[in-house]
Amino acid sequence: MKKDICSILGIKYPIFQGGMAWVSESTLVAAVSNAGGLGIIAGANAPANYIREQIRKTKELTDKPFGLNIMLLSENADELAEMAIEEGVKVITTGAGNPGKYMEKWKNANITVIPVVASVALAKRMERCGADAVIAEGCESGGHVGKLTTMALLPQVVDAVDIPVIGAGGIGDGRGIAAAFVLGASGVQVGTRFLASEECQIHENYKNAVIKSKDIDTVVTGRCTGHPVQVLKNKLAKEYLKLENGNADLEKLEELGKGALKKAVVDGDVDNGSLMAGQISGMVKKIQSVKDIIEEMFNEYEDIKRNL
Ligand code: TUI
Repeated sequence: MKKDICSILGIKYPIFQGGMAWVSESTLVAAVSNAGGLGIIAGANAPANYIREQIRKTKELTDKPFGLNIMLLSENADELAEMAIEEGVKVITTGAGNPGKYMEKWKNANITVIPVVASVALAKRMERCGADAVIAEGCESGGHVGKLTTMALLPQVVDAVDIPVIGAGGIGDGRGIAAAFVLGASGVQVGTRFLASEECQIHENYKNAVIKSKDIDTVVTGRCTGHPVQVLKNKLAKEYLKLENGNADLEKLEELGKGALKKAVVDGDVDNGSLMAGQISGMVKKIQSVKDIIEEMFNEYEDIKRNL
């Protein structure tokens, strides 16, 4: 039997809110934690002082557990890794890489470490170096994606490790939770559905783009750069794909992508901004409070369990 993720973390519902770059700040994070899930601040590419401020604000808004996501492609990942210890962060998730070099320090600081993995090999390595759980994230997710789908990745990771596995990618309602549990997950991580929450601070144009989107409206850009990113199809994504298919040089692509997420999140520029969102975007139809989203998802899950 794998350990229960709720008792490891001291949370009510086994649901994590994905650490979404520019999106997962203190208001959203505290709302998720106060509703019984695990809110997670996104370190992303932000300066360490801004993240420090977010950690302190979150502590003012909730006395419940919350986490920090460290995106390992970020230039200041080393600095954030230290700062998390200084600020007494209790839970760290990582993304887009192998956090092996930080593990000993984090474990010595009594931090619960839960890396995102996109392969069985990395999941096993993380278990060996002391991870408390892993998040197996399939390529249905928004933002930076690996190669395998959740359906294929999750059960293979579950079979390969003895620590709890959180399923992520393509989970947007109670059916997704049920499916993840059937595949052996001990919990789920959700990003896109929380974009359409009242507490999510992104520009309303971004929220409306998610709500308006249909099943086939996401695309993966940047495959040729080695950093593929799933986004809603818009003018920027189409230009990007055109350049990619025409063998554009990487510098030109980087230039086009620079600051694009901020343009979407802060300025609400839905044409030239990067609208990171997962494949369940088409399933999200309305803006709700975080509490309603979480309770609705788990009520749906309980109904499914009863009727199976
Ligand atoms: O990290 C994410 N999603 C993200 S990070 C992000 S910010 C960004 N901005 C511009 C370009 C790129 C990123 C937006 N979305 N998800 C977690 C995740 N990690 N998904 C997949 C992986 C992953 C992939 C390969 C983790 C490890 C890995 O292998 C590393 C290795 O060394 O084996």
